[in-house]
Amino acid sequence: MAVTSRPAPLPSALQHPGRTLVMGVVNVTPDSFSDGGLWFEPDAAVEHGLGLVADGADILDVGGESTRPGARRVPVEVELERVLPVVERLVAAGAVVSIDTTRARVAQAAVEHGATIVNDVSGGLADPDMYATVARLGVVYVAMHWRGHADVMDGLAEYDDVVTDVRRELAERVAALRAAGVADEQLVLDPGLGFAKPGSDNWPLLARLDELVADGFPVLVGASRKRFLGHLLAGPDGEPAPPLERDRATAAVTALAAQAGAWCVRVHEVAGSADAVRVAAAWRRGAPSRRSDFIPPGGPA
Ligand code: PMM
Repeated sequence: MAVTSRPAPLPSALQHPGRTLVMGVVNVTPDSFSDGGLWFEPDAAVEHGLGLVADGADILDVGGESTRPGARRVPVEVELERVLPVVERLVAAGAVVSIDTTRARVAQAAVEHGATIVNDVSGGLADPDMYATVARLGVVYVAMHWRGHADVMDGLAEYDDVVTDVRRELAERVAALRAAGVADEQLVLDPGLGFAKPGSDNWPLLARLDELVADGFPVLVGASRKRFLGHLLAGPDGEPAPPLERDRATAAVTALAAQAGAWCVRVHEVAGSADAVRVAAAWRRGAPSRRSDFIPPGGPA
């Protein structure tokens, strides 16, 4: 498996990592499904983000709007107020920051505050201005597979073959992005685990991740703490394991996704996945770490 050198407009240290990258989640929301409210104050969010960097996160993904199933939208001003101070301070502290938003206005403002990646769970479908904004900004753009906002997505999960359908719909996004002037080098694709996908639809997407990787774009996988892992880990009473008890399974997904060629994994608990991507890289090479795989004590330099 080759870890691609794309996307291009990333800091050079992240361009040839020799392993899958780890993106740590910084949700500045009161209501995200696994950590809503925990890092809602800017100080707490910044401290949390820097802790994730110390744990081995290569990128921090800052989001100000929950996408948990059933979530209601927040006004754009509220989203801006939540994310901009956190983005600015994390960038000032030396972190590579991604903005998790479906809004062009938030993407633009976050990039003006130093974010270098736009992570759009709607793949551009939620905001008609997103593609032109990303083309103009020239930043890395994560286009996730999406069929509708959180309040309706559970009703939009009809697939003939979920892998074929997701790949086709992502290819349509790529065509639209190209038409809007976004360069291929800017693009990362994401199968959108859990988004308009009930539990059983997520496993084929992971089992056949290599097919999405073979489409030629860097692939991001966001399995962290999601419902389908909770169901997998259900106890004898059938109750899904709660979100905070899904981190070991998340790290297992990370190892396997890395082996399948994922460019990046998006996770809440970073340390386990940071280990997992290094194991996968050493396994693949049949040799222990290169220097770039090594986290010095106390965190990355
Ligand atoms: N999942 C969530 C939010 N943002 N972004 C990408 N690219 N891929 C994902 O799978 C994804 C995402 C939902 O999880 P959260 O509420 O824990 O942030």
